[in-house]
Amino acid sequence: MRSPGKIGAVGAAGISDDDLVQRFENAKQLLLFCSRRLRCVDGDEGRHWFYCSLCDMFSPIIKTLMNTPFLEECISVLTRTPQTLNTLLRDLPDVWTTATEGPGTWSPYMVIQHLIHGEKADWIPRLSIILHEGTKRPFDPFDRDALFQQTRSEPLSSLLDEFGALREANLSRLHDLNLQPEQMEWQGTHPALGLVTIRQLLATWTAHDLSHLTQVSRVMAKRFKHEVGSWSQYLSIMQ
Ligand code: NI
Repeated sequence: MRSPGKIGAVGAAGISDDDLVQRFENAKQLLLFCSRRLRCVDGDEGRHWFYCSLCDMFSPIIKTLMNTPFLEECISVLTRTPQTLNTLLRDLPDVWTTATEGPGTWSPYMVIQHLIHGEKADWIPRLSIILHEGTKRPFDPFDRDALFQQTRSEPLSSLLDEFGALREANLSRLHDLNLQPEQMEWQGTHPALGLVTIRQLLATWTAHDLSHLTQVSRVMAKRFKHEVGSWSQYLSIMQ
C-alpha cells in the first residue's frame, strides 16, 4: 500500500493527460463500487486523493465528483432513523406514544404514520418524477393529513416494522438508481415551492427525519412539563 505522503509526491511530480483521464475513470469506478470505504487523504488544486480500503489503492477525484459524499451523508442518517425510532418507541407504555402537545398536534404514533406515508408517496416517487419527467410534470401534492382520516388501530410495533421495511426498500431503490453527481442538480416542480433539485429533495428527506425525531422527543418531554416543577425553566424543550 502506498502512503498518503507518497501520493502527494505523485501529484507534485505531475501525470500525463491520458494517465489523468484513466485515473479519473478509476476514481468514478471507485465511487460507484466502494463509496462507503473512500477516505480523503490529500488535496491539491482541483483534485482530491482518495484511498479505498477495499481496493487498497488511491485515486484522484475531480471536485465535481464530490457530490457522492453528500449522498452518503444523507444515506447514513436515513438508514439509522427506523432503528432510532424503534429503540425509542417500541414497547413503550401507550401514555408516551399517544401523547400530543394539544388538540390538532401529533403523537409519536401519528408521526410514524406520517413517516410511512412519506415513504409511500413523497420522497422516492418524487425523485422518480424528476428522473423520468423533469420539470414537466409537477409532483403530486402531499396531503399530510390524509392518512389520519382512516384511523389505524394496529399496534405501534407493526407501524415501526412497516416503516423500517419501506425505508429499507426505498434506500435499496436509491442505491440501484446509482445517481451521478450531475444528476443532483436536475430539477422538478413542487406544486407549492416551484423548482427544486434532487439534491434539495434528498437533503429535505434527511432533515425531515431529524425534524420528526425532535418532534417525538419534544412531545414526550412535554408530558412531564408539570412534573419537573421549577426545573422547567432550565429545559428549552419545555418552552
Ligand atoms: Ni413531516
